[in-house]
Amino acid sequence: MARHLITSALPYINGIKHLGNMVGSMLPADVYSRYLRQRGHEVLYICATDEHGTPAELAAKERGVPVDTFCAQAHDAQKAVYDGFELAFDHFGRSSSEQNRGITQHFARRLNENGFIEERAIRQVYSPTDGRFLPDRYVEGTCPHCGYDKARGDQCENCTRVLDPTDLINPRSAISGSTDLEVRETKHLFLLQSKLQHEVEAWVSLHEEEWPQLASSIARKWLTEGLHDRAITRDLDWGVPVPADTWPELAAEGKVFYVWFDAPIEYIGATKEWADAAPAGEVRDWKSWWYEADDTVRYTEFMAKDNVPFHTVMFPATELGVREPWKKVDYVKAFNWLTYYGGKFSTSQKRGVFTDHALDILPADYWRYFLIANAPESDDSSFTWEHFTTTVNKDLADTLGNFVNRVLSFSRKRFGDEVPAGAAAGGTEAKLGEEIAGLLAEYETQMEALQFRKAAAALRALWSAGNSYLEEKAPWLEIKTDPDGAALTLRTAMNLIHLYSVVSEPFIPASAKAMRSAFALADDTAVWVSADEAKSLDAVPAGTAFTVPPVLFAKITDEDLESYKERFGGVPE
Ligand code: B3M
Ligand code: ZN
Repeated sequence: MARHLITSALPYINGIKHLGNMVGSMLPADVYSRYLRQRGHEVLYICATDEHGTPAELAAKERGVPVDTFCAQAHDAQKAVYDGFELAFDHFGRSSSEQNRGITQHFARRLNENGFIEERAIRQVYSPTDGRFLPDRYVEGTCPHCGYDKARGDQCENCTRVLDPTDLINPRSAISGSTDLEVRETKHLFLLQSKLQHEVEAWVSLHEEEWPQLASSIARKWLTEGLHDRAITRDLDWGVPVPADTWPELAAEGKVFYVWFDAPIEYIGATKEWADAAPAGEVRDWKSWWYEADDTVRYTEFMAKDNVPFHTVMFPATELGVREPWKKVDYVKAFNWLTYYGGKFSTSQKRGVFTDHALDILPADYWRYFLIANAPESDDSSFTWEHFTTTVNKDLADTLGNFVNRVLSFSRKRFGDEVPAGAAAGGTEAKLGEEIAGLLAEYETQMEALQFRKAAAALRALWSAGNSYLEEKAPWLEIKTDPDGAALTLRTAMNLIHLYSVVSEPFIPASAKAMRSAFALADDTAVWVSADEAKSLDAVPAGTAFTVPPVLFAKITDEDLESYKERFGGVPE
């Protein structure tokens, strides 16, 4: 079995994320990780909070707390939400960790030794009041294009134009508000990506046929435009410090590495955090997942499309430039956007569903299933309450939940608390078994191909096949003339319920557990379902005690629907 390393793009530390963030990275990574574990592979699923950069400093300042305190609290708040969504990371780390600091500084030293880092003087805004150089985002002023008076030095969020701080009218410090600003020369470290262009190009060409079109086209576009040398240091208080042993002057000025330089390295850093957090007696070999691992580890990354350039160009350039055998990604699963009624989710404009509020109103499985079944894979997909309601009510409540409840309730009522024996399986059951085995194979094929929408469709078809069998056999009529036949039908349907509980686990882990624990199966340790078992449908033998779990999925009513649209706003008239 292969060793699978899986990472999902690190959520920025500030703010609770919305559903779009999750469906474009952590959630599909979790579904895939769960599936691979159930197929018997060794899996390491790593993620972390992305804690450096101006958003963290500005957010901490707004709250009047030290930035490290802010990040620790924000990390725990996000982690609690992901626990609520049952995202089964092997480790959810922090890019501000000592482990990431050490590895980032090591990478920088190696890049420097190999001639891929250069000090360059640039002109930057300096604020004597604040006693520091101001990164572009720290300069505010009036946008010369649209007149917006809170435009930032890197971009105007009103007209989205990319700006240079010196473009702003009446510029002021975003920290102190001081308008007493100067432009001074300062030195920064540049990653000489231009010198690595050909190596990155050669590496991308090895993979782009296999990658989804979205990932390979973005990587190719950036390579065609040519890799530019990029400043990888900033004048911030919060970040991985430039090591004084290599750059004493810059270190003395308090320069730190640019957030996008250290953030991808945190994939390695968080793996080391995972090893350092090993329980007593357990040895976790973090380096075996990353160093000289090309032949033993398959590495899959999950991210939204705007993160593709950093993951297919800048990070591989960094890994190539250190001239050490660090594992580069094998497969980039990139996603488009989830929109809210076609518009962007927006924290500031309170548009859309945020992950903490989602769990306030409905259990994680409702969201997990809907989001993956409608994942923005080949194109953007739009979240609407109407579509969400229809999907939950039809696929989860009616097709799966209702099947489970009526099979178990009717059997208990007519045959008692044990799986009934009844007649031996006949032609109808043999046909059903063939159909289930075929659908299971399709589900496996789509999961192996990381085609989540198609995998969800195959899972749905498995659930539907059970309903069709039940309608065809109609045990509530059968029992009047052929009780043994009715018992066979119910026993077969119960075996389907157990099969569903195993194969649905990657999507809806809590509901899968509820279905599975309905049966008092002695050694129910199956991690997956073999084709033979799918055909024979006899894993749950007659005589097995069972209970009837509460209804798995409550339907969303019209009143619920209206209240959600009211509460979460932004629905176009
Ligand atoms: N923090 C997520 C974003 O761009 C960014 C990903 C880092 S992955 C190394 O929203
Ligand atoms: Zn503007």
